[in-house]
Amino acid sequence: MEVKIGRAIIRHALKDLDEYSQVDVLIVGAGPAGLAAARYLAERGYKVLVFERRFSFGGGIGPGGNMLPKIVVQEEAVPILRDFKVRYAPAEDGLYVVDPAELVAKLGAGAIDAGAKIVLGVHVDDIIFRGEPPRVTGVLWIWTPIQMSGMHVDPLYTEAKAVVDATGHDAEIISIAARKVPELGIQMEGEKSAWSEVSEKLVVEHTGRVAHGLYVAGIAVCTVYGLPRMGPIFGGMLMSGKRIADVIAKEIPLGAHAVRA
Ligand code: 48F
Repeated sequence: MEVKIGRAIIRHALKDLDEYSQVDVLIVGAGPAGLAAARYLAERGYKVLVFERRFSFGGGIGPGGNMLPKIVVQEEAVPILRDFKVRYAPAEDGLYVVDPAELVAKLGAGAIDAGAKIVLGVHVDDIIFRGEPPRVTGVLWIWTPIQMSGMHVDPLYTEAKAVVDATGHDAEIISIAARKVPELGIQMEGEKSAWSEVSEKLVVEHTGRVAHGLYVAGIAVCTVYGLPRMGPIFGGMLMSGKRIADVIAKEIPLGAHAVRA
């Protein structure tokens, strides 16, 4: 029996990793922005892979507001809640409250049901770029516990036509790209202090392509473009995820050939 259990896992896990070594869109981070992007891209027919460092998804949703188990979503993002069948209750002035556990579960289920593949426990630690002008063509990744051990273990590669940085406040992938590939011409402005009303709009407006093949969504947008942050209001994150799906669908038509790394 034990042999069969082990063999089932090894065979099927390696088959999946092989199948997903080349994808249309690779999203780094399974927070609200990454999961919304995954769903709206996958339902258009793109082959979508999400790498998430933790062994759970949802990013910053779970802790609610300072660990009180509610988050807030504004009117404009309610259609996205409906898409994911998330329940919401009215608060003041066009604001709604949502249960964080329900939002995490339904965003994850929505992305997976639409066809996106989520792999947990993966730390993305570098990018691949090619060509002149340079284009990001994939990422380097390692299992999180190995990365946390501090031991030097060489990573593996995944190729993608588009890489989306949805890593949250640190904008980790774009920071790496800015530091290691100056030819991409990325300028990191750094997130500014909270102004929720303004940042919720700006984060959506600035969501988009940062360099050829490299896109940003979610709060990472604030870090890249020097925008104010917000608190436990999540409409902008969901709308940013949806917007990046629209941008990618426009720029990379379904079935376009991958740029080989
Ligand atoms: O932080 P996170 O939830 O980002 P988001 O989708 O949403 C931001 C809000 O949660 C909140 C806010 C809202 O109003 O201000 O902060 O923009 O999710 C980011 C996910 O990316 C993972 C991380 O574990 C988290 O689940 N992540 C970060 N860096 C990496 C990564 C990495 N290098 N490799 C893989 N996953």
